[in-house]
Amino acid sequence: PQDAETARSWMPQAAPAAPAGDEVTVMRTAILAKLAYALGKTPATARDRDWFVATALALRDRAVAASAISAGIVPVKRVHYLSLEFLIGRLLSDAMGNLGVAETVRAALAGLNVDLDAVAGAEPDAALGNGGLGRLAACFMESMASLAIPAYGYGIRYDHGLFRQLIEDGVQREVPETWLAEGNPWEFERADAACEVGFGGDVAMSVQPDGTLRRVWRPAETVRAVPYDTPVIGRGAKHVNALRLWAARAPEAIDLARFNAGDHVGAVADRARAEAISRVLYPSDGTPAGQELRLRQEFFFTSASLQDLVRRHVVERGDLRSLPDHAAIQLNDTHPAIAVPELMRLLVDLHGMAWEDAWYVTTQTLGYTNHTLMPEALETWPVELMERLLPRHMQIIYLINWMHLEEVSKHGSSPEHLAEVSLIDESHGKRVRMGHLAFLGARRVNGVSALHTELMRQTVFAPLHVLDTDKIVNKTNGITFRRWLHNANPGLTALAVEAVGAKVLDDPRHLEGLAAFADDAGFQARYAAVRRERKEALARVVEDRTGITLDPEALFDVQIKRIHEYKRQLLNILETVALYQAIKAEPHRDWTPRVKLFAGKAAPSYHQAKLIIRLASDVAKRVNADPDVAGRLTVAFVPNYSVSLAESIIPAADLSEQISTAGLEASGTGNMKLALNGALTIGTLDGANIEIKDHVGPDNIFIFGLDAAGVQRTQSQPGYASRAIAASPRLRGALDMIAAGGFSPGEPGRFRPLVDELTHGDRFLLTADFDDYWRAQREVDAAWRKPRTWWRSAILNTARTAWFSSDRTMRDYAEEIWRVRVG
Ligand code: GPQ
Repeated sequence: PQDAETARSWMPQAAPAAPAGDEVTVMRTAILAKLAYALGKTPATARDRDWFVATALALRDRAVAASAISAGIVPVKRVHYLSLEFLIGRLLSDAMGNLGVAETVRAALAGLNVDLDAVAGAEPDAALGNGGLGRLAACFMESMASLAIPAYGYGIRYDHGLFRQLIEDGVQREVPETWLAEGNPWEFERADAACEVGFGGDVAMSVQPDGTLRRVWRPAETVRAVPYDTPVIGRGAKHVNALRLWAARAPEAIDLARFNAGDHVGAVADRARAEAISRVLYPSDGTPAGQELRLRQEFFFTSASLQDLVRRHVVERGDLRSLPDHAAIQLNDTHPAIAVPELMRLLVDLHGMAWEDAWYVTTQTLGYTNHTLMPEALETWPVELMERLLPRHMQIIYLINWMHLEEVSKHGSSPEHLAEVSLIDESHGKRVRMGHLAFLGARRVNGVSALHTELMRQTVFAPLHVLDTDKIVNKTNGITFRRWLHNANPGLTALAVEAVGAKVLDDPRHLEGLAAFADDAGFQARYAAVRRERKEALARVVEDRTGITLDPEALFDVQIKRIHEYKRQLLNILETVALYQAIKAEPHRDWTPRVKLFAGKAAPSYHQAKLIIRLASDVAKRVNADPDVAGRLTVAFVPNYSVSLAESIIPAADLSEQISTAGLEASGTGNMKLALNGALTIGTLDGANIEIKDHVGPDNIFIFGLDAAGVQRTQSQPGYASRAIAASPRLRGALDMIAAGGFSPGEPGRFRPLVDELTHGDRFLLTADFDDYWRAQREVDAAWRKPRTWWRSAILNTARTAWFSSDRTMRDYAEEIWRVRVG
């Protein structure tokens, strides 16, 4: 719906304040100097990529200058955020925005006939993560810097981030991603801060000078961990933190003896083995990779990070017993859970601390965030592998477990309860439960939405929860508004600033002031015009990547996230097929024009997920070629979903699909980004959707389907799928068309595995929710036809989602989990 005519009547368009001329000159000179002296290029030979590097280097100088203000001041307490993933995306607009120089840089480049947008487009995404978990870590880093919480992010500097997704005839093909191919201008290599990480070997006893005994781990193999620091600039550049990513190197670059003996390949074999650790990000999302190399990655970055912070503490404070007063360590999921025995080893074996003191220090310092309760997603490692790779850690785990079980037994526990709370799962071979290990080692364990946290208490962690009912706390996720509103949607941001003032840039709670304009026709028109402009821009991107033409007049309905059965992209596709059939059956009805956009990557070995991509592509192919539905329904699968693609889709979305099986999406964060940008949500009562509904109000969101309790009930009644299919002619029609090869005429059986899963089993209850989903979608159609109420709801979504700022989330962690001062 569009009221574009009144769009201009509301208020004069606010132009961004023009930067002072001398600032522009200084910036231009700085960029030109980098181009000449760091790149050895001239404006005549510089490509966009060179301008990007020159600009990034000039901005990095400013980040260093800003951080120099606080350099040398030892903060009372620091946060250390350990994460195997940081899904950063591009950094240029973050850096410009937080340094307050976006317009200055634009003008500086324009004076050289260089277009900032083209330069920004030449930055590769740092895709060092798979999805929500990694992007959350990146949002948290930005918010901590903006709140001036002293923090280090610790992770791995993968040579290759998440694969690039090609879609060939509907089939996903993975090709390596090469973000470092032309260097990385943001980072500093810190060879002087390298440390060594061991693997394998055995454990010996040594007699100390005072006669006491200590265990010493004698690794068979060591790998050098070299840190690379990327400055994380906070808003206004008042504070700068470091993201410290470790690269694996061999202790010796080459085995000279072997080389000289003529074995030229063997001479570098150890090096290849060591460096494999930081070669590539595992592309599995939510399912443990289970490979030895993955365990090596986990221990590698955890050990290096702990050594680094322990060393810093000893230099600054001397006594390790005060570690909890000056350091908080957050474990992002169980990937760094090996921190529990590793910190114990550093304290007890290397620093001679008594076991009880070390356990106190450890459990006062660590925090653990859980991101999923799905049983197949919980990490466990075979005891045999741990004993081989980390023999000392396995001893420590056994000791922790022994003391823990002793303590539990005192309260007269049953053998069943003891088996449930044990760190060792003995049900199918002996495996270490990493979630349990992190739970015991942490002072606080948190879930990522209210529902998820409650389910933690009731399900996976129930046996541990009853032992310490204060340990599990909720910290609902958040997103950084600097990236997801200010930078991704400057038009909407300018409108918000006009309406409620520039203070909204510092404190998103001022967005609430927009509610006063929700019914204002002029404001609605301005808001709609911003959306329209973003939709036209997105249509160009989609046309470019897929050849599919989108009508910006239509409702843009988007589902953008990893492809997972529990996220139920298949439910959305089934509804698309049913809608296609309905339009064909009644071509003369006044259908609401709709564009269905899908984007997301599937784990390379996840066959059902890849088949879902193929089905979306095949449905798109048939629907888009059918003149009967032209102008009413268009479907596109946009390849290679990434942070930067999200930044162009989200401001252009009218409808946000958040349709996971209730109880399975721990939180979701894309749901927050889309609601903030004014897309209305169609969703289940799952994860943070529930809290989004509470904030935006039930009239401004489309809720459907079973809730978590309903899901549990339904799952306990076998045969629900056949009953649901029998009861729904519409669902049957869609399934039959897919099963009969309606979208794969050359290969009718292509989607058999998807149809079979739904008809026998339907683990994720698509059949149970289908009819109500259809009903909610038709409600969406009707709502879209009433522009005044649609835009009112959209504006209220923007106005009422301020609480989902990751600044709020970080303040809550700081207060309750980390006990660290903000600002
Ligand atoms: N999440 Cl366990 C991931 O992105 N990867 C994972 O391996 C696991 C969880 C997500 C989760 O599915 C979302 O619901 C959350 O919003 C997100 O983590 C951040 O907490």
